[in-house]
Amino acid sequence: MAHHPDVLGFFDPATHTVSYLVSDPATGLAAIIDPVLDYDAAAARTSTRSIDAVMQLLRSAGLTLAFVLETHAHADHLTAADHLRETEAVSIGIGARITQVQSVFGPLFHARDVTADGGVFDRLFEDGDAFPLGDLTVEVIHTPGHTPACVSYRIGDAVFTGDTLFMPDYGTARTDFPGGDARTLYRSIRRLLALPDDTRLFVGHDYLPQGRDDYRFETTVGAQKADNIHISGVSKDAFVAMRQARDATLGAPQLILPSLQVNIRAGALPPADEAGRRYLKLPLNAI
Ligand SMILES: N[C@@H](CCC(=O)N[C@@H](CS)C(=O)NCC(=O)O)C(=O)O
Ligand SMILES: [Fe+2]
Repeated sequence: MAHHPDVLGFFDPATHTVSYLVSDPATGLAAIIDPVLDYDAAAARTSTRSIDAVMQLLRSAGLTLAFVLETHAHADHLTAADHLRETEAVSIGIGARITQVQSVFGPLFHARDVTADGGVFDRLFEDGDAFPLGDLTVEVIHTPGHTPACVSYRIGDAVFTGDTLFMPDYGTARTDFPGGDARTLYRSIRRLLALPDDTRLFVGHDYLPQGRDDYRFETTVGAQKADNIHISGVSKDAFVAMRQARDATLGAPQLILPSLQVNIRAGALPPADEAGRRYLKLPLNAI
């Protein structure tokens, strides 16, 4: 079944993020999509508890980690990508438009070490790029809208949407981050929904909608087309009006400032000062 990867989702209750371990049953080669680095904001302390659990499972299943794949520069949690590169010597891939995100947030954080060329990542993906994961093929679909650099990864019959789609009863992601755009998100979603109905979709977050008390993160193209509360039977203009009205009510994600300054560095912490200490910055009245 070279077209049916094994997929395990790991839900982080602190940020409502889902990380995925996806593997080729034939060769045992694996990728981790959107790994989380735990962050205690009060103590400014990072921890690898969540990613350690993913790695433990990977090892006990006898899998070999080949890639870390980011769907975008997350604004709500820190990525464990750099930690995995340091400990497992794997390469990190992200959408090529990450340069646009770096060019906005590098200056905001006055991050002199951040060059807006994506060079801190190992692979910069363009729409349509494809590469092997064992006997499987990973196809990159540029799905901008939530951010300009968002990509979805299609691996066999599974697509990892990041924040391009959420569960049908929650709808879609916000489009008010720099370079985000509701019209563009609608177009990206329509592209994903043109895939076969039985395509498995794995979403990047689950925020419990009213009336549901169990976290879910797997759905299908058919289910999204039939039931997504923001998309099903909704015209582009109606979607844009709904999305913009809703975005205007949303506050900044709790971890947006710690997250972005780390995530534009592929998860590396800012450089240490002469005393060997690392600091995050909190630009005042800036976002
Ligand atoms: N309350 C969450 C919100 C995080 C957030 O804004 N998430 C983005 C994705 S990165 C989103 O699209 N949220 C949709 C929504 O809040 O309706 C936090 O503070 O972390
Ligand atoms: Fe996001």
